[in-house]
Amino acid sequence: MSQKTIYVLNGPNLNLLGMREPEIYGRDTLADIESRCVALLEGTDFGLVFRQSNHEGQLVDWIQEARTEADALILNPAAYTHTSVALYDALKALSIPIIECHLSNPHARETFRHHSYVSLAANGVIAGFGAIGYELAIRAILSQVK
Ligand code: CA2
Repeated sequence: MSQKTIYVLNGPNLNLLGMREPEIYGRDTLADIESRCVALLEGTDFGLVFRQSNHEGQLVDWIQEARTEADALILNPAAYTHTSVALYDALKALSIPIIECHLSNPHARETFRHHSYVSLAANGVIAGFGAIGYELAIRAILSQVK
């Protein structure tokens, strides 16, 4: 069994998770979510790279890195979901499974959150289940990437 790698990339303000707006985003911190993802992958042949940035260019660099270093990508682009052609272009260059993951359900919120550039490049979208969405995304990858 060769080791495979799942990249989990998180966009702007998600470093504040658990500290503000728990009614929308829940009480788990990003570190809590990372721990649960690590626990889920224990005993599998998948390793985890889990990162967060507030900077669009940094996220583009990491997506480009995922082209050669990752076997699957889970991405919560946060507000860049709704604005970033740069993230979309970077994602289009990947040939690995891409899952877009949101804590809240953007379609049940303001209309400016209803459009996602990232969805155009994603194989699937998980939204509205809070922190558990990241675990669901990992389960989807485990069932599809052999
Ligand atoms: O529901 C999601 O996961 C979002 O990607 C979160 C983004 C939002 O812009 C998207 O429409 C949906 C916002 C992330 C902000 O995170 C915070 C966490 C705690 C406190 C304040 C902001």
